[in-house]
Amino acid sequence: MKLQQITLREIQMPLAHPFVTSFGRTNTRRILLVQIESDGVSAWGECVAGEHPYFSDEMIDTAWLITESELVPRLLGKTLEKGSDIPALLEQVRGHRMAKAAVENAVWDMEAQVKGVSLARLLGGTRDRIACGVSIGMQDTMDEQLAKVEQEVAAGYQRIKLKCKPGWDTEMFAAVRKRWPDILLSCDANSAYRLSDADHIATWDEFNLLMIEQPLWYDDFFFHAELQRRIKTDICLDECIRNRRDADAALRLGSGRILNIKVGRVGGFSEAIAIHDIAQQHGVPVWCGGMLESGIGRAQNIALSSLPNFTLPGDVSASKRYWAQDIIHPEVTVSPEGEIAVPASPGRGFEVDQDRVDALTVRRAHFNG
Ligand code: OSB
Ligand code: MG
Repeated sequence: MKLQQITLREIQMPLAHPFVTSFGRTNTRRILLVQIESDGVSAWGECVAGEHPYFSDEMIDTAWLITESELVPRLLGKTLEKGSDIPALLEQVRGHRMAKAAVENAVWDMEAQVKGVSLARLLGGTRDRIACGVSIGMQDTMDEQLAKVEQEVAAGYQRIKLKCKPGWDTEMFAAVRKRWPDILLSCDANSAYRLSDADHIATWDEFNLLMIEQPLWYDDFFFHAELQRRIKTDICLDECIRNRRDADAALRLGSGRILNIKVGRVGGFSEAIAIHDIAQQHGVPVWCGGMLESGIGRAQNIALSSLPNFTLPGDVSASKRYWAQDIIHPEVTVSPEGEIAVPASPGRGFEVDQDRVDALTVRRAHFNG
């Protein structure tokens, strides 16, 4: 595969519903798409960096700059055999994992098409359906929060995750649990608490949560181990796991008992697979996180979720929860049982709607090798 042409595009997509977390509100997603063309094959990657450096230290503008000035020059015109060749070529550039992931994942997409296998099988996936959960952003009132949960439970989602922060936690969990005593329920604090909140967090044990996601600092997995010793509920790590060493160290420390894998957060499919494998060796289940992806990132999350140790429902849900119209055909849909079918066709299994992408594009850069 010769990487002949690389095109970067920024698309702007208004969310069907604003998404609110402890770190901020998102109304419109600005998404960097990477397209790589080679011998008539067109492959895509999505950069999940946000509009601001609030979830991580990357944002779309830094990702654009790094991709254009550092990543593309290392790849343009190169002949590669596989997606897993990419990390070594980008190794000199430290950090910027979301930028790197978009490029690496596009090359995996190309490899799958060239080999005529599904992206899921190429990654080592074994499932033909994946279990889906939803992440529910913080609503303005308790009534709206309960109505949202009601809607997603009725749609069949297998696990409901509630975004929380100090002041929007215990009372809200109690209200949801009272109405739905038996559903799989979890929460995600996005680093909104401190170790001094341990006693407060321990009171949530009564809600029988499947997990508490990243309660403490975004860059910590040392103090999470102390918190885990003080509560019964399993901690799930998200923000703080950047690579396979973090995963191994955190699991050895006992910082959590579940991992959320986001392919962008860890720098691409190669690292995501390595983290999946390490968690499996520790006997720790993983699930696929979401970053409000367009259909391209969503298709790639579906493929990743088909690996064997993705045993818990992920945050990969239907296109229509996010977008009035997605940029892929068909859009991602979820069955009444809360499952998404993993495509078996070559490549990502969803066509990119080029007209829709063009209509949403606000900036473009094209490189010819
Ligand atoms: O922490 O999982 C998170 C969205 C943006 C940034 C961080 C997170 C999230 C979500 C949404 O929880 C998951 C999704 O539905 O895509
Ligand atoms: Mg999270």
